[in-house]
Amino acid sequence: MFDKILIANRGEIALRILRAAKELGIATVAVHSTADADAMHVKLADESVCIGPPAARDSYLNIPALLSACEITGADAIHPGYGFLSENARFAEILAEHNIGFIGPKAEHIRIMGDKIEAKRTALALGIPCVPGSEGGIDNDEQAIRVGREIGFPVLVKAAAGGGGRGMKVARTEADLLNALHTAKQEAKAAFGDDAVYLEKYLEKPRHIEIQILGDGKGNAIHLGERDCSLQRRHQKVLEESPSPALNAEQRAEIGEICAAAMRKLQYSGAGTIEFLYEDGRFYFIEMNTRIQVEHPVTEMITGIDLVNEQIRIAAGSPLSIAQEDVRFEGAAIECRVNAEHPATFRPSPGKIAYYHPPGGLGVRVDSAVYQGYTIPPNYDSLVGKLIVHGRNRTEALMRLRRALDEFIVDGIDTTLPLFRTLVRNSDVQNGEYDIHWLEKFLATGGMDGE
Ligand code: MV4
Repeated sequence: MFDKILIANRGEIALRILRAAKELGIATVAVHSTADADAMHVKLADESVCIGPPAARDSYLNIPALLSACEITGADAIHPGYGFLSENARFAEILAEHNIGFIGPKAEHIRIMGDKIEAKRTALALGIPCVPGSEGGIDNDEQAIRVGREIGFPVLVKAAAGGGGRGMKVARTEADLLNALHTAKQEAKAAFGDDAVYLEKYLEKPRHIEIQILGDGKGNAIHLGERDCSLQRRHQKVLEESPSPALNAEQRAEIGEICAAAMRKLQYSGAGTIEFLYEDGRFYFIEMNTRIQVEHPVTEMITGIDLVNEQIRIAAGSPLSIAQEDVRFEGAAIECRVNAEHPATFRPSPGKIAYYHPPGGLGVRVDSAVYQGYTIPPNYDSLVGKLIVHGRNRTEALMRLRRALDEFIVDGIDTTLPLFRTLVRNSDVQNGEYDIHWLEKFLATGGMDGE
């Protein structure tokens, strides 16, 4: 096992990793930018190192500074959290070259899944169902037209280097296709320096359902069910839940086993998420994330499995703590991502938290790194914290969520708490009747007017 872990992240996920390390008896090193000197992860770690100025590229993305921090403190592994360097295959390789453990998957698997064309090719070969589309990239106009006719319109042009919704163009008819193709290629070149694109059948009203998996890197892998992340705005997830209101136990076991079997074949190591679009009872692979995700607590609440603890132990060479037949899905969990943003306009609202009172009680978890008197800096994402509730069923979880949201006080800045108080009283949300477009339509039709 590792003796000392360096946490190459900030905010709530840095605390989350600290907690897992502490429970394993592992010492912790926090790193921080000059903007984060007062951050909670710095206060709670055994040691801390300032690694640079506020801009992420000069601090949390600064590989030489992170290597120096390991050298100075004697840390023997790095946990990257999410974002920042978490899906940088080169970073994983550099750590290996310096004999520092990377708490994440093999560099090879990070690299494959980072290229969406390669990811899809791999998924297909592993028996994971994919959206009908081009086999590989689109090289010319004639090929685009041919594939478009084959799969039928509407189609979606996606960037190989994209992901998270960046660099996508819908073509509703054949007449739109070449325009969409050329625009998508231009945008992809500008955004990622790579104009490779591929084509998929455009699904009109899917849900976003993702499967959590864990692999030991030696051919054992399990799935921990799904999270329904359909409620999102501008490709930012807003509310996530498990189980999905759209699935039954049989569907869960089927898609889960497909994913686990694929990860066994791949000899995948660590935590991962396989993202699907789900429409008319069928799953279609879109991407795989090779990191711990923001919404992982939803899975932890219904399985009782500590995903970050598993990540650390797997990276140290230990087997998975649990076999598939011992995984139990109990009750329902819902997570709200509370951001420092205006609840209707989503204008960022960094600044000082004048008063802070998080909710508590049975089935309530708050993963946050803020405190009363803390000033949220303007340099990073606007997550104030995650409110996660668990109940014996979805009705109980919703009831508990309403109560917890009413208890939650964050004064001095705008937060999205009022949005959640509205959502949790909405009948579509209560009935689980939503797709990936529901929230944007709700907002566009005045759902939050008056806030
Ligand atoms: C799609 C799609 C419809 N059809 N692919 C957006 C993010 C990226 N991960 C994939 N995305 C989509 N891919 C096909 N073939 C619709 C989306 C999409 C979406 C997906 C998940 C969650 C929210 C979304 C919002 C808009 C579009």
